[in-house]
Amino acid sequence: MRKVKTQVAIIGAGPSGLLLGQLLTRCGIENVIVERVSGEYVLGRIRAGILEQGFVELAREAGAAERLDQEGAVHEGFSIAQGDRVHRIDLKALTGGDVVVCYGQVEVTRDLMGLRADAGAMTFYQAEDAMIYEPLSSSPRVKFRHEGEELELACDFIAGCDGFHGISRQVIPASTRTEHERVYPFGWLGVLSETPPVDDEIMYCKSQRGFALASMRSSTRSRYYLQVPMDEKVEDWSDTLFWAELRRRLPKVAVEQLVTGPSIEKSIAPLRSFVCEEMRYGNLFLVGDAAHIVPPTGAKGLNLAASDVATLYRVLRMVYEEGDRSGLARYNEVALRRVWHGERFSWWMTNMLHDYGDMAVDGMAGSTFSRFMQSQLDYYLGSEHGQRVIAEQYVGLPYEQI
Ligand code: RFL
Ligand code: PHB
Repeated sequence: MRKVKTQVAIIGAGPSGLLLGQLLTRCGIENVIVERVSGEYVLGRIRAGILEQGFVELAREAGAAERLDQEGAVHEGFSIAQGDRVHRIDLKALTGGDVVVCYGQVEVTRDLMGLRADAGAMTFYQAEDAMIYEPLSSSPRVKFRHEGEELELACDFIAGCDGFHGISRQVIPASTRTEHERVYPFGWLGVLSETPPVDDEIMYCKSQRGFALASMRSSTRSRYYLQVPMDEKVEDWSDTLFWAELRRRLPKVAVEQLVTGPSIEKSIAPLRSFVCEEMRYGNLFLVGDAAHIVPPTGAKGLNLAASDVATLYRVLRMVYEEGDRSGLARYNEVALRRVWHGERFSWWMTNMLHDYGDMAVDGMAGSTFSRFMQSQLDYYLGSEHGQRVIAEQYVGLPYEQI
């Protein structure tokens, strides 16, 4: 068995693992990433598109924002449509200057992978059967197989950045973790197409036929989503069907601008709210989707992953640069506080914008729940104060200092 020693072992080369790795490498903290699939496979997952200011600033601190700053599109607002009525949420005016940036997760990941390769930091892609040993001890280990060879990675700390289906969370004994979960009775069918978007800004659309989202990756590439029942099969959705249904859900002003074309990617994502408490187990720290999932309606998943990364990065710098270990015990509390805000906002936006049909929700008929949510949406969109509540959460609450 080959033995490798490092300071921080990172499981997962998604945006959480790569961003943490880059920040640590920049300040001389050694780290090794162990990833189950290939780099190309990671880059094939389309996912997020909207970055909060906190994310952008962290990427700058990591020296990873060169292309993001050049090519990312600043969005000063977004829209919420109710049928054909479109309400613009003026993020910049309502928050006193805050905005979001539209730059795809794939591009963030590609930039971070490039920097990691340039820095010569060690990454094991296609690592099989990764297992964590002795997370409570001062010398935890990760064992895995790579190209037929058995490896043992000895380290001081393990960052579990391995997403919702990873192994890290499972290492925490069930008796010391509480899992909070809500599974929604619908998913999002997403399509990426090489067509100009219907608008310069993102449009969340509540319609009688269910929710739709009109988003983009650039001025020539659109990303659309449709709310679909949770058991829907992607094979049953031809491009023609998708565009026809989208047309029925977008407001008239958007339909007039809609350009259709072949889909480059089409997939269905389930919607779930999930939080694992605790996010720390000895010297194992859960980061990003490994610890929490939000429904994508608030554009918060990747942004919450970044705030976890920011917190863990500061904790580890305190350890290695100042010999101060007091932050280790605070990671869980600080990270979870912001996570719960993101969870609440995503759950709220999802409930207000989706259609539950006649499915019972929270002990009431779907139609009753829908009326409550309709009234809630009317109330928040109907006043500047209400819009500000949406805006300040959409741009992202500030990171807490540790
Ligand atoms: P990831 O991206 O899932 O990466 C985890 C990595 O760990 C690897 N892995 C393992 N490696 C080694 N050994 C094992 N046993 C392993 N098991 C797993 C995996 O292969 C993978 O490479 O988690 P991470 O890094 O925490 O990043 C989280 C984000 O990907 C996620 O939160 C966002 O994509 C969520 N999200 C959005 N977030 C936003 O902030 N803004 C958005 O606009 C937004 N839109 C979205 C979204 C997610 C979506 N889907 C598909 C769920 C839109 C959609 C449709
Ligand atoms: C996306 O562009 O993929 C996107 C944008 C906003 C969301 C979710 C997804 O809330």
